[in-house]
Amino acid sequence: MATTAKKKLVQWDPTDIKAEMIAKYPPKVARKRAKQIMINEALENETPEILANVRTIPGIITMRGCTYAGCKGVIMGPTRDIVNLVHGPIGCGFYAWLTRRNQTEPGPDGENYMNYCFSTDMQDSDIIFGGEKRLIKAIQEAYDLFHPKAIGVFATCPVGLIGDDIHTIAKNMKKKLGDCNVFAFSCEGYKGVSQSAGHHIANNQVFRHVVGENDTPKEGEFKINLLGEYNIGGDGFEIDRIFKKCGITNISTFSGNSTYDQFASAHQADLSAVMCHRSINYVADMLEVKYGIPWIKVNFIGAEATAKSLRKIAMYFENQAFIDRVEKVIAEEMPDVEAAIADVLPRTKGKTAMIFVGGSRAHHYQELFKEMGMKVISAGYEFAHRDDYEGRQVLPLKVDADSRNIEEIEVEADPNLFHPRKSKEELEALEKAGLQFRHYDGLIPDMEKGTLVIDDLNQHEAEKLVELMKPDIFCAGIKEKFSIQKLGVPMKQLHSYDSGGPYAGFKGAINFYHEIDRLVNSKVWSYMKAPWQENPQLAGAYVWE
Ligand code: CFM
Repeated sequence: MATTAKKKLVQWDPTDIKAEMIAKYPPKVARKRAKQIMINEALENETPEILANVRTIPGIITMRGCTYAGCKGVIMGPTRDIVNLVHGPIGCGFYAWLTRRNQTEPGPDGENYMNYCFSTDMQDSDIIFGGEKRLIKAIQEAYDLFHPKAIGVFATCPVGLIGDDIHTIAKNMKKKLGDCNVFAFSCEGYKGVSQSAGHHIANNQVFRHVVGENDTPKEGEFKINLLGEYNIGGDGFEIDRIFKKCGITNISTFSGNSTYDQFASAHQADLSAVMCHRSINYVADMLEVKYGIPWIKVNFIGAEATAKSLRKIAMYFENQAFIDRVEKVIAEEMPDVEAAIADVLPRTKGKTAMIFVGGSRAHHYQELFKEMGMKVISAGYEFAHRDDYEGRQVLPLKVDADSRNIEEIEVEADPNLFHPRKSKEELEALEKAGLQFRHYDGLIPDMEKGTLVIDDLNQHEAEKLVELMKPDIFCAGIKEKFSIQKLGVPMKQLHSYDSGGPYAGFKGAINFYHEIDRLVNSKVWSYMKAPWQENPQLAGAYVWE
C-alpha cells in the first residue's frame, strides 16, 4: 500500500516522487526503472546518463509502439504517391490506416493513396505454406489498378517468422513491372524495442532505393531539405507558408506532405534542416556523406524557435538580401504572436505542464510552454536514445543485442554526385560564428534543475506522477488521455493534437497558446473526483509474491 500517496505534496521533493513511483515494483524492476527516471541536475557542460532505448519490462503497460509502426506509419505513411502495401494480417494494416493525422495536398497530379489501406490480408494457410505468392499477386494487383510510381512492401511480425523473402520479390517485381520502383522493408514489429528501430529501417531503404533517382534540376536559390517534419495537423503547411515567404525552396520534406519525386531529388538541396532528430538523423548523415549536404538542427515548434531556425538557415547561405528578407518575415509575423501571448499570459503564467511524447516533441514543445510562462516539471520520451536526452556528444552509443538487429548501411561519397556545399574553411568559419553542424543538445540541458526526466513512462508511473505533482496539464497520446482525465487533470494529445493544429510556426504557436489557455483554465476538471477520493483504495497481491 502506498502511504505517501495520501500526503498532499504541495512542495514536492523529486527524490520522494521518484521513490514513490517505483515503490511497488519488485526489486529488479525498480532497479532498472530507477536508471530511466532522472532528477535533472541541469549541469552546464555535462549531463548525467539516462538509460534509454532498452526493452520495456514485460507486464508494464508502455506508451510505445512497434517497429512496423515506426517504419510504415511514421516515416513512409505521409508520402501520398507511394502505395504502402502491408504484408501481413489485416489488423496490422487497419491500425495504420489514417490513424496518424498526417495531412496531404494531392497536388495537380491528384495521385494520393493515403486514404487507401493496402494489405495482403494473410490467412492461416499463408502462415503455414508461405505468403510469397500472395504478396506477388498483391503487388501486381496494386500496379494494375493504380500504376503508381512506387510500391513499398512492409513486413509485419509473421512475415519475419515464416521467412518470406520480401526483398527478392520486390526486386523481381520492379524488373517485371519496368516503370514502378518496388522496394521492401524488413520492419517486423519485433525487430527493435520500439518504433525507433522502424525509423532507422525506413531511413536506410528510402536512401538506398529512392534518394538520388531524380536528376532533373530543381530551381531555387536557397534549396533545403526539411527532415523529420510529418505534417501532423497541418504543421508542414504552415512551415511551407513561412518558407515561401522567406524565399526558401523546400526540395523535400521527410516526409510530411511528400511525394516520391521529393525523396528522389533530395540530393539536390544545399542544406538539410533536421526537425525531429530521432526519426531521421540517419538520412541527414547519409546525405552529407554521399552528396556533401551539411545538416543543422532546427525546431519550428515555438515562435521564438521558429525565428531562430529561420535565422540559422539564412546564416548558412551567407546572402545579405536573403538574411534581410528573413528578418522582414519575422518582423511581420511576430506582432500577432506577441498579442496572443499578452492575451493568455495573465491566465497561463506560473502553471505547470508534463510532456511525454515520442522522440522529439517532449523537447520541442517546451518552447511553447516557456512562451506562455508555464513550467515543464516533468518530461520524457517514449523511445528516444541517449543523444536525444543528453546531446550528440555522447555518440557513438554502445551497440547492444537489440540494436544489432538493425542494419547499419555503409555510405560512401558518390563518385559523380558528391560535391561539398561548403569548404572545410567555410564550415569552420560558420561554426565560429555560432552555427553548429551535425549538432543537437538534447532535452536535458533545456530543463530546470530538480525536474524529472523519465524515459519510457508507463501507465502506473504516469498516474503516480499526476497524483503527486498535480500538473495543470498533461501532454501525451490517446492511450493516456482518458486515464489522466479521470485523475481530474486536463490532457492534450501531442501526437495527433486531438482535432487541433497546426501548432508549428507562427500561426501554429498562436493556435497552441489559445488551446492550452482554454484547457488549463477550464473549470470542468475540478468538478471531477478520482475514485480514491471517495472510496478506500483496493490493493491486490499476486499469490506467488
Ligand atoms: Fe519524430 Fe514525430 Fe516525434 Fe516520431 Fe511518433 Fe509523431 Fe511523436 Mo507520435 S517522428 S519522434 S515516431 S516528432 S508519431 S510526428 S508525435 S511519437 S514525438
